[in-house]
Amino acid sequence: MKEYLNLLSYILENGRQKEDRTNTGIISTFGYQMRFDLNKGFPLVTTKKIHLKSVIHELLWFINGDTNIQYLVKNGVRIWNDWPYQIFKDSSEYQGESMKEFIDKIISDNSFARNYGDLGPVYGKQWRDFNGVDQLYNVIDSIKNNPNSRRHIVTSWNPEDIDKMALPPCHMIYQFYVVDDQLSLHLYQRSADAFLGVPFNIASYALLLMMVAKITGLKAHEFVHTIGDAHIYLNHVDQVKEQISREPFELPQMLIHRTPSHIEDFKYDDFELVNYKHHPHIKGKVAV
Ligand code: THF
Repeated sequence: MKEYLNLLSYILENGRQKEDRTNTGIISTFGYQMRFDLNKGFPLVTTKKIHLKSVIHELLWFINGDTNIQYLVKNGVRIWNDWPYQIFKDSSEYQGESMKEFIDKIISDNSFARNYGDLGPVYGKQWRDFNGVDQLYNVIDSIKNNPNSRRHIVTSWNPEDIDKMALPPCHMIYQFYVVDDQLSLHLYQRSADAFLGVPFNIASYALLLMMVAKITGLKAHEFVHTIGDAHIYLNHVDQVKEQISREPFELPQMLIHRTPSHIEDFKYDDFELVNYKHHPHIKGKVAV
């Protein structure tokens, strides 16, 4: 994963300090591209431990068209909690509940979860029902039936819906590409939190590519990752420098044990990561 460390170094060396929406402050650059050949292993960052379980459940959640954090928290995934909690804190129902109390209530109380666990029409909604269009179904169909098409596109950037989302999509559009029996995926991400988010984003789209390759009977080839605003939050700079000082390990392999006929039928247990050698986890706070 030299590619990832190169991104971090590039931002530190070339970035400009900027204010941002979250008032944390960032070092930011504009326009960056990485390429990952999946034949060389599964691109999971090795210079700190990545919680892959969160990545897999989040991806299954997108694929199932779900936008409510109840599924995630029931499966021990915390990465989306801060946004609904913030909305709840700003509401009239808030009576000083802690994050833990909030999440316990999301798990146990379905009507509370409906009111306060939903992020609005974010990724899952747009992938499966963009103004009535099931983009994911259509793109799999077009990869199978018209592989040479240059229109294998899924977009989450639905301008009409942006105001209803807890957070407008960061990874906003992706395209598939077929040559011979090889399938590639190119993601455009408008904004990328290089320390916390990018390792998740790379793993997530690499896995999506592998899943769609399975479903369409093709071989997963390259994941191409293009970023608009690539930034490091100021409160992540020490962690990033620590990470750059570490030597990456060989990449692990991702095994997918079953090929269902529909993409939404993949289950958590179908995936097995093997030979993941990694350095210790490094904590960082997420900017909300
Ligand atoms: N907002 C910000 N500021 N950064 C992001 O990376 C980000 N996302 C999603 C939406 N908004 C974002 C949410 N994804 C973590 C990882 C991914 C996230 C949000 C948070 C995180 O805190 N990771 C920790 C803990 C892992 C865990 O608990 O499983 C880590 O150490 O990796 C990026 O698209």
